[in-house]
Order: sequence, then C-alpha cells, then structure tokens
Amino acid sequence: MKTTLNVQGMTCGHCKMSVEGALNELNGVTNTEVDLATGKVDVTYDEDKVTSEAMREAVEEQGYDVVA
Ligand code: 9UX
Repeated sequence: MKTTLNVQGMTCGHCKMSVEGALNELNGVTNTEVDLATGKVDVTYDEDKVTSEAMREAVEEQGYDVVA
C-alpha cells in the first residue's frame, strides 16, 4: 500500500532525514521518500500493521505539521 502525506515545514536535508527516519522506524513502513520541494512524503506500508494516524503522529513528533 502507498500513500502521500502533505507535510509543512521541511526545508533542509536534515528535515528530510528526520521525517524519513521517524516513519521508517514504524513497524509496517517499508519505504519513505520526502520531496523537499513539494512537502510530499510518499510512504509505502502494510495497512495491516500501521495506520495513517500513527504516521501523522510520527511526523508531528519531529516538529512538522501534516496537512490534509
Ligand atoms: Mo534544517 Mo529542518 O537546519 O527543521 S533541520 S530546516
């Protein structure tokens, strides 16, 4: 399963690494790719193991906002 999160506030390479790292730590997330230019975060995951709410919380814990 794939989804795209829209994340606000990521501007540098460390932001990208923080968000990708936090999402990849979630059990069930198999790949994460941040596009800094657009704020879009493509996540590949197993929907039986992880929810979009858990992904949102992981990103917000890093200090970024997830928008609809
Ligand atoms: Mo870079 Mo991101 O100095 O919040 S880590 S802008």
